[in-house]
Amino acid sequence: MTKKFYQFPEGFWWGSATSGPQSEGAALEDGKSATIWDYWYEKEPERFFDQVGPKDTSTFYKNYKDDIKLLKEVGHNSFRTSIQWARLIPDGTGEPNPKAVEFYNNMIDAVLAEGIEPFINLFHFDMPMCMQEKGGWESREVVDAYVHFAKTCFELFGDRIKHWTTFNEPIVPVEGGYLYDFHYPNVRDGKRAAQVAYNTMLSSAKAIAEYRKMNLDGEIGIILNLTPSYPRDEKDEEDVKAARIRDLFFNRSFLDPSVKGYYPEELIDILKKDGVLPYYEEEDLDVIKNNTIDFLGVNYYQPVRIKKKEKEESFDVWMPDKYFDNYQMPGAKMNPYRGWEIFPKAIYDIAKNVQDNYGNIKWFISENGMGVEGEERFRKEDGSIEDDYRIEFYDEHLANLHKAIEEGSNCFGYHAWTAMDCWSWNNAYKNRYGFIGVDLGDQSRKIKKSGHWLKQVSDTNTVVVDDKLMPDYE
Ligand code: BGP
Repeated sequence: MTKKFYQFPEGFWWGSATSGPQSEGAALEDGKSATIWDYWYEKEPERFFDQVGPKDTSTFYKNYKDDIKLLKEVGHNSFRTSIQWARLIPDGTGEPNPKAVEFYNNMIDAVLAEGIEPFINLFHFDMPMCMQEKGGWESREVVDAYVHFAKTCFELFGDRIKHWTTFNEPIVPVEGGYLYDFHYPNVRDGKRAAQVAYNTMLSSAKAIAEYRKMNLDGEIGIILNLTPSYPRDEKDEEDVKAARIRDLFFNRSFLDPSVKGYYPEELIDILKKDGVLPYYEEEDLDVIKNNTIDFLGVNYYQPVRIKKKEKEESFDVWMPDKYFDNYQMPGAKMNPYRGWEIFPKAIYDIAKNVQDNYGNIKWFISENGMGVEGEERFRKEDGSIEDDYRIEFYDEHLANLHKAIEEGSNCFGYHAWTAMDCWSWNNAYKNRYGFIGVDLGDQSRKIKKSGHWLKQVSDTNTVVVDDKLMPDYE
């Protein structure tokens, strides 16, 4: 079997991402207030796999010192997590909680002490419940409160954090909370969704404005889940149009204002024509224009395949779905546990899109990974899990990323999802993603085969790929 060696650029960031709500646990300890997740779980535990809620997620709050040592052992030179708003400022606004300041200070210092670069994100789906009660992202009061939270983080930790991001996948709370019912507050209303998306975008730009005022030595970006929309038939104009509109709503609604400082005209035209343009103030547009990102994080898991609307559907409220249908491509390679298509070439396509249409801004893969149910099947005698399927998944995606880098894409790193098995929202602990297995009984950790693979990759800055996994579109 031939193997190919893909060498990555010097100084490439290798590591993984997690988030506060999915890994810290201690959900209501030391003064942390409830997020929408804590609240929703209390109300409807049956919406969560095996009825496992967010209370004890992977216990990073207690075990961070040992966990960070494990990150080092599996080759991390960088690591992302998030600061939970509800932990740092339990009332949503006002003074920070000293216990939380102590935790985040200690955690950041422990990461740095291992020679690992911390990337800190400020919002990962974790709206404090007290802020949701004020209207969540529909409310401009909450926008101001978020900006205050962001500023507090910059003041407290900005001396050590050089890579900030304002949001992780800001479109997901829009989809989950206001369109398709997989996040609280479980609303289905496209007009309200558009307002939520707009206010989130404004919050990001306002937080960036605060960061710039402080003249700190670091950079700030945003993390977007760019799921390319592929038309069913590239020769069918209506399929192509449907895919383009889907891309406008779910990718470009954050990508364009974040990188270019303005919204795509076609998106504005559609929202205006349909009478669902969000409320905005004239000066907002200057804030968005003048506060674009320094770098882009891209989470990529799966492509989206789209076809034209096949039959009239009647919606009682405005929904973006009036413009397209989802399409399951026959023969697609699937991750059956998550129901997501595996399509590594999309990483190359994303990279080329950023290179050709977004000024080749510097960017990195901020999440990519494969969740698998029942990994116990692959446990060996020495107790470790032999997750060759995960290594193959990473190899294949990295080979495609490498091809784009060779062609000039400005990509500076690759973070997998995730280091330690963590809590996955409604899916709780159903699918495991980690380089390190977590036993939910006694919370013990055990490095999987993929953890050793990452160490090798990061030490050599090289990915060795079997020929059968190489990109076949050279
Ligand atoms: C991304 C989120 C992560 C993580 C991941 C895996 O969308 O940023 O928080 O959860 O997806 O997906 P899931 O947990 O839904 O399986």
